[in-house]
Amino acid sequence: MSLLKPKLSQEVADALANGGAIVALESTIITHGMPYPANLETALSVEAVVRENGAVPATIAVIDGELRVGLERDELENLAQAKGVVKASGRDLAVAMVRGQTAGTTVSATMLLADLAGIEIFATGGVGGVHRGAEQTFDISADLTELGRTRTAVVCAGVKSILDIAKTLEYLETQRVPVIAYGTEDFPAFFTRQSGYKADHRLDMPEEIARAMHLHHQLGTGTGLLIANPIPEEAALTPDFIDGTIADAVREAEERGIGRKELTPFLLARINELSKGESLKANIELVRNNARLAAKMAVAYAALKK
Ligand code: PSU
Repeated sequence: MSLLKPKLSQEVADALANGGAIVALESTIITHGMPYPANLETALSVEAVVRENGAVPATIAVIDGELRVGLERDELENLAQAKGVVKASGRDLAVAMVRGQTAGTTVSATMLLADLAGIEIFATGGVGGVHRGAEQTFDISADLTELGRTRTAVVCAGVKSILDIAKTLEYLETQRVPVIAYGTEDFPAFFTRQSGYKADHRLDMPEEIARAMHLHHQLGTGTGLLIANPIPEEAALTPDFIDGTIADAVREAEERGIGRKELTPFLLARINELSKGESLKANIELVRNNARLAAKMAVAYAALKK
């Protein structure tokens, strides 16, 4: 059976045809991860960072049932303010198409659509993972299984300690996904540069990561790679502050019985409120930082493939 081709923006289509550097970007961060207008400002500024570093941004979403790779400015503006937008992981895409829905794509859906379009590098803030208490709830993000089956390199700032980081790393190991920390031995925890756990590997140059990606695919592994890029020192939050805030938000979610796909958006919004906007500022900086690294990797990767 032939695979679907998402609709490409002209800029993305041209870059693909010329073997140019492209960075995929997700849209759940816009629709469910940040409040308006910070979500729009972040989306635009992340695209600008990708361009400044020599690559073409491809923000991915579902708009009125159509799979889209590369959005125009007015489309980003609409998406950032749209009401009733669905949060789609890979498994939700077909139904969103049939129902003509508009959806923010999570890491798993964005990987899948990037892969269909032929884009191999993707920048985001944090990936989903194994939730705390998963031994009871089985709440494990589809992002992790997608990483085990789709050849996309995902640049993130690690995972938040709303998740069980040790179990998330175990699960990635089971899925045969290499976890490469950039410029550090430590696996970062999103708002902080250290999580208390080591990454599997350390590489110090974007070009080295691009080479590792290339070899990983040439080995026929068939899996993605997780690139963990610590938040810049000056934007990082203190572990005491953020751990306390996260613990409060997690407790509240338990008390209110919030789970499944509502859990991550609830925790993100609540942490932002409880931290009086501090977490949002850090979030914006780390996404920009990831876009910068991903663009540099994409430039090096495009040169390797020529
Ligand atoms: N973590 C963040 N910000 C986000 C998300 C996660 O710090 O915006 C979003 C991403 O789109 C991710 C999704 O793919 O949440 C994971 O949701 P779940 O835990 O329901 O799989």
